[in-house]
Amino acid sequence: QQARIGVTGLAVMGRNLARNFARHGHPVAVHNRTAARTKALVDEFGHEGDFIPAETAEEFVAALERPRRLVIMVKAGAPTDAVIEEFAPLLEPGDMIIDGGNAHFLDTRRREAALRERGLHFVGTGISGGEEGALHGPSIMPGGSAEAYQTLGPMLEDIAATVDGTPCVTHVGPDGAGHFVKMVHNGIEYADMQLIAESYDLLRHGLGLEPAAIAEVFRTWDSGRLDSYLIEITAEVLAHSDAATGRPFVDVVLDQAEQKGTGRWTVQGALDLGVPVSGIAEAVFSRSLSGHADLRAAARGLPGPSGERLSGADAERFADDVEQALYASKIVAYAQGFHQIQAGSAEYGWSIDPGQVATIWRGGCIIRAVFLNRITDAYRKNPELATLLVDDHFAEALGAAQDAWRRVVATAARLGVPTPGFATALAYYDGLRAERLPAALTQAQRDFFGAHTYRRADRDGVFHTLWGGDRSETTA
Ligand code: NBP
Repeated sequence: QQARIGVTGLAVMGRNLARNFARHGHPVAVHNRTAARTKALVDEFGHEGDFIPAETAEEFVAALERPRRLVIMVKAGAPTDAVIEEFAPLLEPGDMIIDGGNAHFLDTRRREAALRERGLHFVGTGISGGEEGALHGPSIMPGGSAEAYQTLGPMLEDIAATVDGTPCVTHVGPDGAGHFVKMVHNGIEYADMQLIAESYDLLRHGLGLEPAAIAEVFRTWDSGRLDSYLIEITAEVLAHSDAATGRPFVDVVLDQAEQKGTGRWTVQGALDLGVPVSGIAEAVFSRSLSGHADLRAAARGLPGPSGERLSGADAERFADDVEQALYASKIVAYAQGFHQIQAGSAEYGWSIDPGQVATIWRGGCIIRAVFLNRITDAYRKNPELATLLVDDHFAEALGAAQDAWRRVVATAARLGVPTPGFATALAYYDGLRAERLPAALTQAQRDFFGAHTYRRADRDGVFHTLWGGDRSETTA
């Protein structure tokens, strides 16, 4: 018997992905550098479907039906290149290598071009949902050629999460488009998590609520428009007590958030594209600030406001205000992420359909949320939407939230609770809305010290003022 697909790299992700294929009736060849992992998988889960274990690369390739579909689930970076180099010489034109790791999209572009030269399809594929998602249905973001997707797509649709009968997978676009979209997904995930963390912090310090009480607030939110996986797990974490001390679990975890790098990649990529993803950037910077223990220790004694709490009417409406600020800031973070997707799509010629991206993020992945239906609707109504902020639904929600949003940011500043995510989202909103920006002054300064020229609002052309001379205006 031949395998319909093969998975090499059987750590948590690869193992569960292989099981997912097998559970859906696809005979799957399995291989790992260290053969013990292959054996362990078959010993433990062999009853779940048809697994064809292979010890060597040659055996693995021989086990696959043609055109061969070979999924790589190894550590991103050099290990992925090593594995590609190991297998590519054994493959034939028309075969497919699917990289399901968290590769940088520029690496994927490079690999795709090199393998295309050799007649092979390389399908860089973003997979979100972690270990559980890989087993029960992830959100899958494949790039690569449309031709490869034709034969691969139906198998991916089988193993992906589904929402309202629609599988959470689509051919995102050519070469690195899938990994690019997965990267932005992770960036948005960072922003979403940061906004939730700020909401918690505000409720804790503004109202003096204990984590268990805040868990209840999040549970309420989870049954409304904020209904999402991240809000749901937030409530669970906040309600959890540490077994050893009996204290709220969140109070015993060291307050330093780590990162593996996809959020940073998103921001680096956005800087290159000139796209202001300030919400994602603040989320990345907040994690990095949290990790600077030395700086934090040095600064701990700096003066702040006297530890007052909210009272009276301010306190009464505060939880609702925070919900509104969270929703509004979330709209901004997603609008920024989708802007980056559209800018990347234009830069690399990918023709990504943003509505489809929102659709496949509705299930399986970490940012899955009811909210994404709204984004799908927005792009269905208007595929040319300049920014999500101006979609009817979102514009109305932002308008309704703005008073509360401003109160929350102002209150946070007054109480000395850091809310970079909320604050930057509001600044972005006000920045885009503004009739005139002080960028005019910035550009005038640039002309003053560097003769960088300026354009005028009242007529065409490029100008320079002779700042060091008689200050007359010249045409550049
Ligand atoms: P890891 O990222 O921990 O990688 C371990 C696997 O890579 C093992 O199978 C290991 O083989 C193999 N490997 C390494 Br390391 N170097 C190799 C080499 N030079 N040649 C061949 N194989 C090599 O596994 P993971 O956490 O399952 O993640 C797999 C991929 O999926 C990664 O790219 C990750 O970023 C991505 N991803 C992970 C998650 C998640 O939630 N964990 C979610 C989404 C995507 P060995 O057994 O012989 O050491």
